[in-house]
Amino acid sequence: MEVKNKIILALDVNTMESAMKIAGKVSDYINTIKIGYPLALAEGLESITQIKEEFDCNVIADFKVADIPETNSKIADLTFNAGADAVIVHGFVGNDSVEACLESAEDHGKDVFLLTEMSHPGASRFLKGVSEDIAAMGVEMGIKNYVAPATKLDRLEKIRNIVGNDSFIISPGVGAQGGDAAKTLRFADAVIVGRSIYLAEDPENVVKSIIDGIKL
Ligand code: O7M
Repeated sequence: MEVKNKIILALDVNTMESAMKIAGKVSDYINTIKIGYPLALAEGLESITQIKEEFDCNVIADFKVADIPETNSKIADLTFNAGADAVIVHGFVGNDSVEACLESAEDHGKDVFLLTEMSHPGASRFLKGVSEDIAAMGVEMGIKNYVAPATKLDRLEKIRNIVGNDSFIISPGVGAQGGDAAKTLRFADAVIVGRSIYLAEDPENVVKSIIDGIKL
């Protein structure tokens, strides 16, 4: 996926009106938007379709899909039919559940991002112990797109070493969660940024300063 300025906007707002307004303010600099449960549950899967139509951007659906294969297939099919270019899938559920999403992605000509480790402190208890194995499973399955945390650069580096330099890693946790974009991009291909942008008085200015910080 070609991510302009290496920044993905996490559009975790509750109304289409707010989503359109924020995306409109940064659309000169950002071509990839992540839509997750807040917007999709508030406004429906139609939110994916509308954002894609309005901004002609990449849409990554962050549904952290984590069910049995049969249910995963249905979730992925619905997501891709709504226009998403990619869906984010949990790895801890195992290869058959992930494979179901890969098959759906292949049928629709879309992508899967495999979530390895997470950015919040609580992830250390369960996910940290298995995240390297999840990444290794992704490699075995031929997956090329991954999610790994910007808040734990040592973990991000480990995941990068496992998935290799020809894989594409997107990394959440920059800004509000304390991660730094430039440092994260030493190991990741793009950063995911939400609150620092959508809660800002001047979202365009925040995006510009992230871009400047990356170039330093
Ligand atoms: O910049 P923020 O903290 O407001 O938003 C970060 C976004 O990334 C938000 O949409 C989270 O749901 C998501 N995210 C994490 O913050 N941590 C993770 O470990 C994983 C994700 C994510 O995108 O998962 C796919």
